[in-house]
Amino acid sequence: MGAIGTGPRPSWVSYLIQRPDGKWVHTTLFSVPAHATVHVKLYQYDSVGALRNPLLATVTGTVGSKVYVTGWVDNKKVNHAPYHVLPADASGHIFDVPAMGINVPLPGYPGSNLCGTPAPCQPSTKYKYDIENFSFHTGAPGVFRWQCFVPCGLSFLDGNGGPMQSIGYMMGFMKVVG
Ligand SMILES: [Cu+2]
Repeated sequence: MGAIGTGPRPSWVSYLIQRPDGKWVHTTLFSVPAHATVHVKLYQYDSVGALRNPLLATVTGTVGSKVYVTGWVDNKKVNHAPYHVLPADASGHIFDVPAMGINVPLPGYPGSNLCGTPAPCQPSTKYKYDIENFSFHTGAPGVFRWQCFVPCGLSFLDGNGGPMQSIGYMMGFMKVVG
């Protein structure tokens, strides 16, 4: 989300995580099983922001090194061609787990979709986001830092403060549980 809309920092850009019971939670802490294939379905509502390093525009660490995208064109649901590299100025955010070699640049939606509160957006705004699907393999148990690398902390120095360095917003930890 371009802005979480609630809590002590309502204007901050943020991830949310959907629990198995369907409820969305404002957190960036989650667990996945060890020695497993994890399927990720990621809803991207935010606009583009240029990368500082074009290397990060390449998908790494996912099954097939690809990401599969569903989006909307003229209010019709469209499955786009899977991508391995995005243009360096086309990422909205990144899902990156450095210690696992996972880097997934996420296409920005043209025109940020803040769509009111509370996050995430409600079905009435369903034509203003993309869905990225990808999978990755986990290994042994451990705790892994993950974060976004698009400097998306608006109004902070070089876009790298605030939400970029705060658990619950643009960085967090993935626990691999054995
Ligand atoms: Cu970001």
